Amino acid sequence: MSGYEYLFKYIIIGDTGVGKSCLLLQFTDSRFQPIHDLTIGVEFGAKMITVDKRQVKLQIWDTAGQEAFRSITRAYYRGAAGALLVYDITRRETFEHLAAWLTDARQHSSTNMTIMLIGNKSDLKHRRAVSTEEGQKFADDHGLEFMETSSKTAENVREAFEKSAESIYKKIQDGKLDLNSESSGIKLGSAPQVAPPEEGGCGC
Ligand SMILES: Nc1nc2c(ncn2[C@@H]2O[C@H](COP(=O)(O)OP(=O)(O)OP(=O)(O)O)[C@@H](O)[C@H]2O)c(=O)[nH]1
Ligand SMILES: [Mg+2]
Repeated sequence: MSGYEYLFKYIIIGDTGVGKSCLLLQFTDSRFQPIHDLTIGVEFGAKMITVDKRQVKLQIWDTAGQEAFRSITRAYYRGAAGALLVYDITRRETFEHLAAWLTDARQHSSTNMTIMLIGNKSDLKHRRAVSTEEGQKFADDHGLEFMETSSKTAENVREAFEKSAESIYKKIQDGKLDLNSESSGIKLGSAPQVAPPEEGGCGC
């Protein structure tokens, strides 16, 4: 039985080619896809994590970064509790587009969406075009959390999802999210399922 106590809906956004789909694949399947498999519209992934000893299911929408799909992406903001806003540390223009992404996200999401800024491809240090300090400063200036990740080596990938889930969980504890509203991006699941001991088994 894979019961969960909470379900958090996530959206992954950012320019084409920054590694959104790879980030999701590394998180859900622990695999890396070296070829750019352009996302058309929206793809979907899910994974169970533990937050404060509770089972939390993350339901993740991986959107297409290409401009042509922007209106489809906008339809997925509402109803997301968390967003990963991704840029590529080796392509400066993907960093320069962050402000526009953020405007879009804030305009189309519910008010209290938790946004984490992700500087992806941290394994490509020799090709770095955006410093860690610049990423951190953008995050600080806009009230975002920040992490650099690599979908290739898996560095910080699980941590990025977990850290933002912890922030969402804290907002729930602090009464800052309206769980009754569909647009909060959060669902309450069934209580944790404790399996009965097997007949005759000692459980050892
Ligand atoms: N070295 C390195 N390459 C990466 C990393 N993440 C993604 N890539 C590569 O970058 C390319 C694009 O990755 P995708 O995940 O398909 O990019 P995307 O953001 O989903 O792009 P769209 O679906 O078009 O929006 C692929 O060739 C990946 O192999 C990373 O952390 N390190
Ligand atoms: Mg993609």
